Amino acid sequence: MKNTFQKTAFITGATSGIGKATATLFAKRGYNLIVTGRRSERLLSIKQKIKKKYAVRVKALAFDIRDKDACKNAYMSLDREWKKINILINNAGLASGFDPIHRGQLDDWEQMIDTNVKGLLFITRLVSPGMVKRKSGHIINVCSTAGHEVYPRGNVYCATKHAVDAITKSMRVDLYQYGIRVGQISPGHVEETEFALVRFHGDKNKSKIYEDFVPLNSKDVAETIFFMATRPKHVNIQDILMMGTQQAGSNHIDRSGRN
Ligand code: NDP
Ligand code: 8X3
Repeated sequence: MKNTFQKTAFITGATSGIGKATATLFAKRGYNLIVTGRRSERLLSIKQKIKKKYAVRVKALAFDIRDKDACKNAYMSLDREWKKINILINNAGLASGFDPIHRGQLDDWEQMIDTNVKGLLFITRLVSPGMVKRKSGHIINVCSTAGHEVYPRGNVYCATKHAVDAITKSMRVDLYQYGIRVGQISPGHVEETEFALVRFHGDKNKSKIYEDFVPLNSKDVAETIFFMATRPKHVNIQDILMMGTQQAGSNHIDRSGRN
């Protein structure tokens, strides 16, 4: 393996969707990767595929991001070189359930809050001190259009993404003095992900929400994250709000067909 440690990207939630597409693109462009997710077999298979195709180093850490001890153990398992993380992409997250507030399931709410908000915070708390010490680093949080507006039945998912928006801004005001860039990406609907399947608890029929319009796909988002990550040092993109052409907002989608 001739690749030496140059740049390392830590990407949470890389077993599918946006995280997997982002990991693949960063590897293609020569970044070493730390990839995470709960599904260890899938994570290992992604690691093997990436290593076979691209001359980069890949570390796979399988753990549940809701568990703060598991986050800590995973991070502490990295040696000194691996801990020099240049880019942290806080991507792991989900929507669970699609109920109006008066019928919401408390388990769904807890899962979203624990993953999208607390998980993101746990990982940031572990990785950011090294960035502060080195006075360099870049953190990109995966927010959503749901972090900017709400829609019927979106309630708690939208609240978690509004929290991500606030956390991104707060992280930036705490970290910019150390030369650390903090930004977020806020996509609308994205296919080639398991997002809808997870939201509808594995119900394949209900998860067919992209059949009558063309949303973004996971590679569109990965390329935009890569663009954010590769601007010159003096440029920090704070947020990119992006949607498919047939989507004008959370509540405005042209569902007249896949044009
Ligand atoms: P996917 O379901 O395809 O990917 C979600 C990823 O998050 C998986 O790798 C999953 O891994 C990981 N994850 C979920 N829960 C946990 C957990 N408890 N511990 C560790 N990892 C976890 O969906 P997307 O790619 O669409 O989602 C990625 C991000 O993009 C999310 O933050 C989502 O909110 C956001 N987003 C998605 C949009 C969309 O329309 N798809 C639009 C805007 C934002 P595993 O299951 O193996 O643990
Ligand atoms: C995912 C997009 O519109 O389902 O964040 O909230 S949406």
